[in-house]
Amino acid sequence: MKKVITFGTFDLFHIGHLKILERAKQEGDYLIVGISSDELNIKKGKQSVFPLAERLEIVKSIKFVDEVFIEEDLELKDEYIKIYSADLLVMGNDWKDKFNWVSCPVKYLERTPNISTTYLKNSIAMVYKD
Ligand code: C2G
Repeated sequence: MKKVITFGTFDLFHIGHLKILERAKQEGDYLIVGISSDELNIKKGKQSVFPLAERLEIVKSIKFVDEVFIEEDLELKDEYIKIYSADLLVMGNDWKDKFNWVSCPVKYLERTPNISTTYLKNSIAMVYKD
């Protein structure tokens, strides 16, 4: 069985998130997803709207996802790959070449165009500015 692992914040879950999970699952038979902790997001310079427990629950309920866990640090990728016996790391191409150092093959997939959590936050702020 080929195990695929991917990581993300998955805040304000949107179609770009769904599509990368769908395409990651198509790369193998079993999909494991590391969800960034609230502390890691702050380190990444992002504060999530939805807390970790809700982001975990949402991603866990997606039909392409077999297992979720908490990602505590970007530098721990290889530890997670080993713990979960992952055969392939999948990331969106906004992370292109950033994780080539891990011990399994890495595939960077095209991001879905015209959607992001930042875009959603800005659109909501504009629509509800008054
Ligand atoms: N994504 C995508 N298309 C979009 C938006 C996001 O394919 N329009 C992908 C990203 O490339 C990433 C995944 O969805 O692979 C999750 O995106 P984020 O929630 O923004 O995750 P990020 O904060 O980049 O965290 O260890 C790596 C990090 O934890 C990734």
